[in-house]
Order: sequence, then C-alpha cells, then structure tokens
Amino acid sequence: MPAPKSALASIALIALALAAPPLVHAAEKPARKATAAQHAAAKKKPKAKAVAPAAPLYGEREDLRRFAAEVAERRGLDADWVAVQLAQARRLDSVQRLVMPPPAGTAKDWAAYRARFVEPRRIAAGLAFWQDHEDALARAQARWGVPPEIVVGIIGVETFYGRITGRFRIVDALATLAFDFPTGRSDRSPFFRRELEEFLVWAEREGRDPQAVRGSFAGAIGLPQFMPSNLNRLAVDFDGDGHVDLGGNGVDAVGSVAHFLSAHGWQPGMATTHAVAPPVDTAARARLLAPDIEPSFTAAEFAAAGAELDAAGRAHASPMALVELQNGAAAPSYVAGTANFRVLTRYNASSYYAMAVIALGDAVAQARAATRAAAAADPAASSASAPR
Ligand SMILES: [Ca+2]
Repeated sequence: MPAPKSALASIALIALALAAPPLVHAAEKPARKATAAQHAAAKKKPKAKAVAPAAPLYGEREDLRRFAAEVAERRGLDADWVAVQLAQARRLDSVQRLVMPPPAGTAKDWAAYRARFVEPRRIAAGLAFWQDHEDALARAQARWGVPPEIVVGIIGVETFYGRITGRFRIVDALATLAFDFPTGRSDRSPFFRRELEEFLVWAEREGRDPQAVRGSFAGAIGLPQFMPSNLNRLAVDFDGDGHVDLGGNGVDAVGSVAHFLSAHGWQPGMATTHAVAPPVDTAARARLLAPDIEPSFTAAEFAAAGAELDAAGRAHASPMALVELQNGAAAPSYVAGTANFRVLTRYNASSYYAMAVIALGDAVAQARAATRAAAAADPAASSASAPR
C-alpha cells in the first residue's frame, strides 16, 4: 500500500508544480516525486524496447526546425548544431503520461508522504552528505543565511543525495513537453520550449553533449534538480573550478540551492513554521485557510480568529499562513507557515514538499547532533574522522 500511495502523492506534487508560474522551476515537484515512477519507467523501457519500436525521432519535423532556427538566432548559437541536436530528440509516451495530473479524488496524505522521505536510509545519507560538505554548507549559510539543514533537506528530498537524479534524456523530455504536450490538462508547452532553449544554451556554454545529459521527466537536472533556466540564472560555481556542475559536484549543488532560496527572498534567522492549533470554528478556519500558502495574517489576527500559536509564533513579527496538510482519512495536520515557508515552495509549489524538506532536514540535524554528542562523550571510541 505505501508504494502506490506515495506514487499518487508524487503525481499530485507534479501537478502542483506544473501549475506554478514559470519562474518556479518545475523540478522540485516533478523531480522528486517523479523519481519513483520515473525509475520504474526507465527500468522497464529497455525491456519493452526489445519488442516494441523505438520512440519516434523528431528528425526533420517542421515545427522543431523552425524553433531551432529561432533559438540559434536569438541566442547566438550555431544553427546547424541546434538543428542536429533537436532532430535527435525522441517523443516519449512515458513523459506525456507522467506530466498528467493525478486521478480525480486522489487523497493527499502527509503522513505517508513524510514517511517516504524521513526514513533511516535517507537520514543516514543526509548525515554523510552533511559531513562531506560541512565547509560548503557553512559558507553557504554565511553568504546567504540559509541554514545547512534546509539545504540538506532539499537535496535529500529531491534526489536522495544524488542517488536518484532521473534517467530521462533531457533533450527527449523537454522536446516532448515542448512540442507534444498532452491534451487533457492546461498547456504548459511555452514553459517547456523556454526550458529547452535554456538547456541548449547551457550545454553549449558548458561544452556538454546535449544528447548525454539525463534528468527527470520534467527536465530537472542534477543533485538539486534545477530546471535549465535556473541552471543558467541561479546555479553557482561554489568550488571555483570554473564550471557549474550540479550533476556530480555537491559543493556547487549546496551553493546553488542556497543562492536559489536567497534569490527568492529567504530571510536569515526566520523560522519556516510555528506550531498552531487551528480555530475550532469552521468559518474562522476557512477564512484563515483561504489564502493557502500565502502568508497573510499576523499573530494577532491568528489569535483573533481563534487559532492558538506557540510562543515563538505569537512573537513572530510578519504575516503567516495557516497551512493544512491532509492525512488521507485521518484528521489533517496544521502549521503556521512563515515567509520562509513560502520561499521553500518556490523550489517546488507544494506545502507537502516544503514540510518534507523541513522534516528531513530536522531529522538529519538531530542525527548529526547525536553523533557529535556520542563522539564528544567517548573520543576514544570514535574514529579520527568523527565530527568535532
Ligand atoms: Ca564548480
């Protein structure tokens, strides 16, 4: 049961991400949630190919040829190179299926979603990632004010610290969504055409073979699953080797995630959530829930509506959102989301996503504190590499 449930949750997340404005890259949702389904699809593909014909090549299709010429002209790329790259793209049925919204009536389940990310193996991997990138995480915090546990939470939820970065060829995924976006949901092909253009610009600049780059079905790339536009706009060369490499370089990934959040308004020192008991009165509760994740009410307004914030929430100086997380058939959970909570949803337009990032980051931070405390209590038992 857990598997189908989380797959549905994933798909729901994708749908939310795709509904988000273009500046919000589609990664988070699609990337993360996509991964399980994506993996299954990617694994099945080769077997299916033995008997089924290969996915159709875009080849000489007129709309792609026109697009190639426009991109080359607009971005100063070699027209033949662009045309050759796009002609080799393939339309993937699996990408068209994965981009569709979940079936109507699919119940959201925060408890099940959380359990998928906050589990021992992912926490252990997060602990190792934190120790391996301690300096980069500290530098990112000093520069952009984003705490390590938030960066560690994002990279863990996105790709399990690089274990699941997506197996789709980016050129196939983006061409499919740019030129054969499935009917039956709002058309986002203009967004994906822009991303395909940005992808070609990035590959050319970095000297990468566009045919060899892989990622999520939605076109997200690397440890932090950046969409190509964000790769060009917000990714940083944080280890100073002259390249932005989010595929294999954890240091660049750390800096890029922190820079992304900072660029979207992250406020150093502000909590992401405060504990809250929602108003018992259903009309008052509905009023607080109406703006969804947009921080809209002061602590005084929460109180006036009958919501009970914890002490830190009562002292919070800027507006907050009452965030409801459904738990399937069980009672929903609630938190008060701050402006920084809203910033996390810029990465992936879902409150469930933001909560998973926070919960995983907290779990890894606790594991790290416990490890350090144990090492401090018994230095002889710990190895020379134990964190200090
Ligand atoms: Ca670098």
